[in-house]
Amino acid sequence: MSIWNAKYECMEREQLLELQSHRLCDTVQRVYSNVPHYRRKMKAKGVEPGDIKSVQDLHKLPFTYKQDLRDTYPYDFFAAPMDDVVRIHASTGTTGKRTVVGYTAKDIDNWAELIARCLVSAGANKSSFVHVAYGYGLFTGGLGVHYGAEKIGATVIPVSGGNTKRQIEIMQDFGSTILTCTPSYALYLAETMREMGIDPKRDLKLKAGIFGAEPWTDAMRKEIESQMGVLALDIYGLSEVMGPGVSMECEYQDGMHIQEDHFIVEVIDPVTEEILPIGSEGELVFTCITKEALPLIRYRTRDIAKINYEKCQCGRTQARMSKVTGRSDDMLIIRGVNVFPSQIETVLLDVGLSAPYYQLVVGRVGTLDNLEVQVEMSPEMFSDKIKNIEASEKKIRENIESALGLTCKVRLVEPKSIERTEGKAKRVIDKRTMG
Ligand code: DLL
Repeated sequence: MSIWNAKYECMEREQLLELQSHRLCDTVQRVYSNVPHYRRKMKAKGVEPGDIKSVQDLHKLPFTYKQDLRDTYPYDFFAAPMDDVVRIHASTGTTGKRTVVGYTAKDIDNWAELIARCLVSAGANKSSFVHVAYGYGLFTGGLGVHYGAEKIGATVIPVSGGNTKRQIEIMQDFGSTILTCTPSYALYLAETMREMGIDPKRDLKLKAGIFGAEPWTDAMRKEIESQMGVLALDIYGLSEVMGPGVSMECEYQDGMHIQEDHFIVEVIDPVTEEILPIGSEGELVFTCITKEALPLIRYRTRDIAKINYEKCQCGRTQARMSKVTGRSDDMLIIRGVNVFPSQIETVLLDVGLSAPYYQLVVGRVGTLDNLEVQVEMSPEMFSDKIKNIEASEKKIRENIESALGLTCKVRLVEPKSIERTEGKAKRVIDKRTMG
């Protein structure tokens, strides 16, 4: 596969550190001068822009939390005058008040550049038809991918999310070659294709899929690849830092290359905020070093992953992040036991459910929490359910109990009874926090 911008993607690390240091100093000066919140926080820590001379000094700077963006809602965190802001996006606000992010024309241009790199690493070029089934609107997925696809001169098909049958007709009629959507929606598309009698390998021209915006496992990747006949690659990003394209896998599927000429990554212990040694799993923290409108310093993502600094076979020198195993604020505490939805997913895959649709329902009776894991039966399981249902439930329950040390109830439900989403899958229903 080609590389869109080898100058930066394959830069020697020494040179990269120099570039990062230079850009970091400029950014710190920018936020100190333009964002009262940062000036206050830096003064409180006794740091001045002049104290930051290189990446080595990053640890002296304060962290930024999602709450800081909420407290300055909507625009008080911006480091550029509103007249220079050409676009805003916002997070969905499912975990509190929505947060607003802004971009100058240069920010949009840089974002398109980074998405162009991602698309090219999935094999896209001028002849590609990039089918964008990420939502357009305040969500960064749709428009983010769109501009990058135009930048490489590909043909963009801006379908946005939803209307699944129509998506498939469009893929067929317009000749989509690169599919971009959430991995859970990709599986739903594959399921609907089967129902419509469409064999993607025979009837469609899809070659690769760029899937992200939610956690997914390697087993789910295999499932998508075999059902759709595409190379399925993971893309990561978050609105506060930019949107999709903060990092992206190459064809070797061995970690997502972080666009380190634009973002500095650190890994910390989410509780003590200590910086962890290289290779440890912990919470990712990003510092934006080229953004004009919203350059966040040491932003606490809550996403748990680890970083690998070895050079990749593809030739890129950028550090690679592992798949995100969960969010520190997605972690459920059930009767004192920490549970990530991804741990349950791993158990389900281990017991042979290849593309599990599942939901965790957490409730409380009196003072005692309880967990019910609802798992959709595969059509094969459903057809001989009489003899298997109880045995399967028992097996899944025992595996969850031994993996997590937590008793739970497992309920197998009929195929297609768990809601399909066109965006991010909803894995947890926590009735304890629902009033
Ligand atoms: O989800 C941006 C995006 C759009 C990324 C399209 C990739 C593709 P937010 O809505 O702000 O932005 O949500 C960001 O989603 O902190 C992670 O918890 C999660 N996330 C994003 N990409 C991945 C991924 C977009 N590849 C939050 N794997 C992040 C796991 C992901 N989690």
